[in-house]
Amino acid sequence: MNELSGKLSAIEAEASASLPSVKSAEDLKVFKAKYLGRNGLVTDLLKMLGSLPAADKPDAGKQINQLKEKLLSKIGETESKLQSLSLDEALKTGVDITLPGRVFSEPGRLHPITQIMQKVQEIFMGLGFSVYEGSEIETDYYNFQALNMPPDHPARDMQDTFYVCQTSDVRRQTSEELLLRTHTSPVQIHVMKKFKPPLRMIVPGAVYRRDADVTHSPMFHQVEGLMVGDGITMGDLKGVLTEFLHQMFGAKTNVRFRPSFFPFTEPSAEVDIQCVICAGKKTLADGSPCRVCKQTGWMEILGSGMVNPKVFENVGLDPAKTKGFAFGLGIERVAMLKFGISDIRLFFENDLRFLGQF
Ligand code: 2U9
Repeated sequence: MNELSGKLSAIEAEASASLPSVKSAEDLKVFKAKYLGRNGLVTDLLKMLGSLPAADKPDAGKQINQLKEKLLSKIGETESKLQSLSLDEALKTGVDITLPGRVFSEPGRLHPITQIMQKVQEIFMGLGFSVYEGSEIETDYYNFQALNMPPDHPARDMQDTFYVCQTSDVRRQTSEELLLRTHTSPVQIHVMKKFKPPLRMIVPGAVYRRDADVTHSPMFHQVEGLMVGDGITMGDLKGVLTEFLHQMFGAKTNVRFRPSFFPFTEPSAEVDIQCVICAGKKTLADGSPCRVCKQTGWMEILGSGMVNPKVFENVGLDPAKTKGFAFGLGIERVAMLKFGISDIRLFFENDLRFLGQF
């Protein structure tokens, strides 16, 4: 027994002496293996317990296990000390590892174009307008002819319109051009053929034109509107559109109406608001020229007009009695002016660094 006590004391003394040289997790692993591993010094002693006389076994076992417990607790202490040392070390490098980790699951959000479409719809719904949608593939008749754009109209040129194919109805022996709608107006034609006035509607949706540069995209979005009934006047057009622009851009926004021309409206007007970027001052706070309004102080936002009598005739309404006003706005254009964006393609690249800003 004395011999065992001697061995245990020697092991303990040696372990205590070598512990200060344990400087890393790897050192600690080696230390642990040396005493408590499968062939470790303490483990060897436990193994030889079996060969001791039965009377000595309980006491010997107790002593060896006491040493084992002591070593385990020292190993635990050293392990925490090493961990806090490595944390101190990491903090010294300037990297704050206590900062929260990156959030990988950013919540989704609505595309800026969708946000503006929804805002426009909300405002007109509040003014009593209903929302209609229709097909993006249309016939030449609904997209052009019904809207007073005769066969020689320049917008019908192959250069300006995407034609899909020619359908032929063998039974009725007719054939007609199919195309991607160049505006949402064909939807209003369908609605006017189906429902009797009075009508108040807006039509949001994608439209297609063969055009591509920094301010034109082959696919873009419009919201068009139409109000039809007895005695509708240009005064209604001005009132409704001014109210819309005040809700959209702020109640103090200055609005102006300029004469214009569209085949489907007569008379026609374009509607400008005072530039929201330079507040109509033409220059920015730092004195640099405002690029968004091209130093005019105004931004063109809407096209509008009184529905051309020809259009009412085409849908079977009496133009002597039925009056109405119509308008259209390009959503990408509104978004570009509102946010001061100079390249329309940014809306369609789906770069999250861009989309995350709205
Ligand atoms: C019917 C009768 C008339 C819709 C109108 C405009 C003026 C207009 C442009 C805005 C920017 C097209 O996207 S854009 O390039 N639109 O200026 N649109 S009046 O007139 C209609 C529509 C349907 C039956």
